[in-house]
Amino acid sequence: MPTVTTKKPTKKAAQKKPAPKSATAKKPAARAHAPARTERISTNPATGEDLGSYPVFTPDEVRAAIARARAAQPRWAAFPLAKRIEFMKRVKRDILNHMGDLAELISKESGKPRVEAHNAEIILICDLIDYFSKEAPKLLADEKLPMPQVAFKTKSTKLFYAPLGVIGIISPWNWPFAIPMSEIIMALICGNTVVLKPAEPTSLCGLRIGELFDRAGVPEGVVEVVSGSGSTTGQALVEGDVDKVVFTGSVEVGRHIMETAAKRLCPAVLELGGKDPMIICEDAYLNAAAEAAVWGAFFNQGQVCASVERVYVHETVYDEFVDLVVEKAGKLRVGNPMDPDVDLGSMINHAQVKTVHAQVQRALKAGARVLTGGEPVEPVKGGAFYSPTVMVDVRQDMEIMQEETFGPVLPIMKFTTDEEAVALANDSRFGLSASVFSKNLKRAELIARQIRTGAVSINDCCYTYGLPQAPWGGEKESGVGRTHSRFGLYEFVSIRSLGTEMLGQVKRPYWYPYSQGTYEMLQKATSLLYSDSPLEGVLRILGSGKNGG
Ligand code: TAP
Repeated sequence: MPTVTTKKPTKKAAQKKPAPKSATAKKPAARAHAPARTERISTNPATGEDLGSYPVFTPDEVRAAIARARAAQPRWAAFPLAKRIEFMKRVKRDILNHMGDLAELISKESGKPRVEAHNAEIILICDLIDYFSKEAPKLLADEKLPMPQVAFKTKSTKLFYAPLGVIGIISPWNWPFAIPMSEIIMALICGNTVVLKPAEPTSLCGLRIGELFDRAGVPEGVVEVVSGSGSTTGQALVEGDVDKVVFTGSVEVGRHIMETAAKRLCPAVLELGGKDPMIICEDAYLNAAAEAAVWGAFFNQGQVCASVERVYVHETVYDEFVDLVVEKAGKLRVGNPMDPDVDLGSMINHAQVKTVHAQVQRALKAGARVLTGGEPVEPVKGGAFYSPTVMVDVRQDMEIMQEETFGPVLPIMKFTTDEEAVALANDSRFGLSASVFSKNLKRAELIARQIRTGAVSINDCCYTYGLPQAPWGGEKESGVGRTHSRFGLYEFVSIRSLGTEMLGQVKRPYWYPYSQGTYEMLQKATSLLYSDSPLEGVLRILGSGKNGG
């Protein structure tokens, strides 16, 4: 068994306490159709507050949830698309009616500022529902294919989209609402049913998602939520009878998911980590670029797959840019994420604070310098906070420039030429997204097109995931497959063709029996049809007797 399965429970076990019997009073209504064996408490990482308990689904219970989803799928797929879309609109109305409560739960369970919970999770999903409600009927409509081939002139062919069946969704804690919701909405619109395993630290958000679909009247079994640990509950989902796995999380676990799914030849979409570069040219609007770098590196406490993890600045503006970034980072307010006047909330847990701090310490040992931040802070007693950190004197071969930090740390380096900037940006095992800053949009685009990432933006950063119309996904070790856009939607369907012969009573020329005559006829037809001109085709036929054409 890969290390991930043995390592994970140890880490999470330290973060989650078993629930005392009385804690179930706070338990949200879960879609736990079978009684779960144990419960655990979810705590607010900023304050240690007990937020309520969630059931831990055993492998048997996961298999039962998959079976319910399988049983519900044909009926769900039989609803007209317009009806499935109407369910999604009901979900959106419920989100709008409860947006305050929802943002509070997301903020309290994940530690992100409530503004971000609203901006990057709730708005994102309302927008995504609107987008796919409008576009899905066009994107999923049957498409008649042109039939230019002479031999097939009497046929008509169309492609159509069939649901895959049951989708297993495994999601991370850093976007506990938007990521699983995106996948569920696209999967359901296509006629699939889903089983969601939310990240354990944000299990209550996962269960709340189940409630949203319940309240929208989605039939039982269409959305199943199985909370629990990755190594047991998540593992059972990947090994279970699902037709596709959609995983968002770390490279390490993603690799293991793909290996497990491959044993059943079950397809998997993997949305994994990143080490996203930002390139600042000497002609950039420097103040705006510094604002972007600070926000891009520190929002959600840097726990963003697409956060700015390394900045390359042209040597002529390096000092000025660094001063601007340090000044802006120094003004950021770290504190309880429910406080509206706070910019950074808490990390997901103390383990993540330790991981980030250890990486910063190793960078210092290797010769880097911290200009601001660089240590855990405690604006709320016992909370898991880390100060926004700016580092210089870093080298490309340092761990801090190569490995995902997943924390509020911004290392900055110089470059001299555009070619060097591109080479530095591409010197990574990751390829999720990138950004380029320059007043010269042509030059910026030239640079942007050379960076090997799934998304690249000019004069802004970290917003592409928020566009339901734009494909999102990584290259290299940042992932396999796409989410959002038509390409993300098509991850949830089997793309099939349906051919119809109009002259069913007539025998086709390519059927049995074969003969020398058929062979020669095919040769002549090939010459006529595929030569550059009819004359060339005729000449080829006339001259083809000896060489076989
Ligand atoms: P992981 O530790 O990889 O966990 C992701 C999910 O996988 C969690 O639900 C986890 O459950 C589950 N899991 C763990 N082991 C499993 C197993 N053996 N079988 C099945 N499921 C298993 O990631 P994370 O710490 O939650 O999230 C951070 C990572 O996600 C970062 O690397 C970040 O870059 C990446 N991420 C990528 C994207 C995109 S769109 N590319 C978006 C967000 C985050 P437990 O929580 O119970 O362990």
